Amino acid sequence: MIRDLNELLLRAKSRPKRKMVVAAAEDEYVMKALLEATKEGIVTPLLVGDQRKIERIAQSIGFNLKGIELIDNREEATLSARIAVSIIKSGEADFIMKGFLSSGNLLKAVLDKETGLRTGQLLSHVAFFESPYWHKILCVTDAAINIAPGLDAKVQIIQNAVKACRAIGIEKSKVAVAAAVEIVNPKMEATVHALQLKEMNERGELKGCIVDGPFAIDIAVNREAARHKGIGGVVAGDCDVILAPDIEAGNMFYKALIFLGGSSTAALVMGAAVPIVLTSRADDERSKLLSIALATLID
Ligand code: COD
Repeated sequence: MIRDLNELLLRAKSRPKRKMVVAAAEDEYVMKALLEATKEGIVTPLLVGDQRKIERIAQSIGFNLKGIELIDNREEATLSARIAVSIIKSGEADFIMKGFLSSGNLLKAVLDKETGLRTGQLLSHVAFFESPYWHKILCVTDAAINIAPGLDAKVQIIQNAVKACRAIGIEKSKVAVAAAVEIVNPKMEATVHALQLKEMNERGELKGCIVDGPFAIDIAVNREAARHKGIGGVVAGDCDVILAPDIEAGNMFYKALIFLGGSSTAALVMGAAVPIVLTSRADDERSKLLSIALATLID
């Protein structure tokens, strides 16, 4: 069981180096994470973006670009995203990292029907947290992509999280479907979905995990609260994954864990042909480095 996100880095270092293409690499924070990742020996970067800006940033942070492949693009950053996607398509790199462009613009290049990296699976965001108040790594999904997922989308969001969990050694993830209450209320869609997902899992339609819910968040992450409310099962109070009802709940939980809960995170987008490192402004340099390490562990 992983308790510490540094374990991701240790595991990444024990594997062969992966090649990572950075779309619109002219971003100081991304370049700093990249410098650390290359020092740690976990990736060989391929940079796409405005060469002059990239070189200026590299110089200011002491990053020697000698020997690092760079494709110059001084047009819009969306073109850098398309170039990065085409590099993945041609098999020249193993995964993508977002640089100085919006997540939406990178995702649009990834989702392009002809030139993108679709697999038929839904793309979803998977974030792992190390919290001072939790005994193991906690996965939260989906805090950043799917706005108001329906039942089918939630099935795929769980599948993506289960795949990411397996890549870091969690064989059978315990998935808590979060809601505001533990009782199914037809007026609260999250609770209805939770019951449906639990039943699908019991019928063997959702594999590699144990799904339970609906759970208010205290039930999901606190055994004492679960016991007090008379909720049993192996998931309550010991979950590996929290499925958020929608992007608002997921995103607030994600940022609250970081800014109020003292947590660190490593996150990526699953469901495309390759993992996508899509860190946000809220993530510090360590999170960006750990997200790169996490991406190297996904096969
Ligand atoms: N997975 C796979 N395919 C998808 C997905 C997905 N998650 N989302 C859309 N598609 C496909 C659709 O099936 C369709 O074929 C095509 O992409 C376009 O669909 P739209 O028009 O619904 O999607 P877009 O292009 O307008 O937007 C897709 C985004 C992922 C950009 C959108 O869902 C979005 O803006 N999400 C929120 C991103 C965000 O603001 N995050 C904030 C926190 S960082």
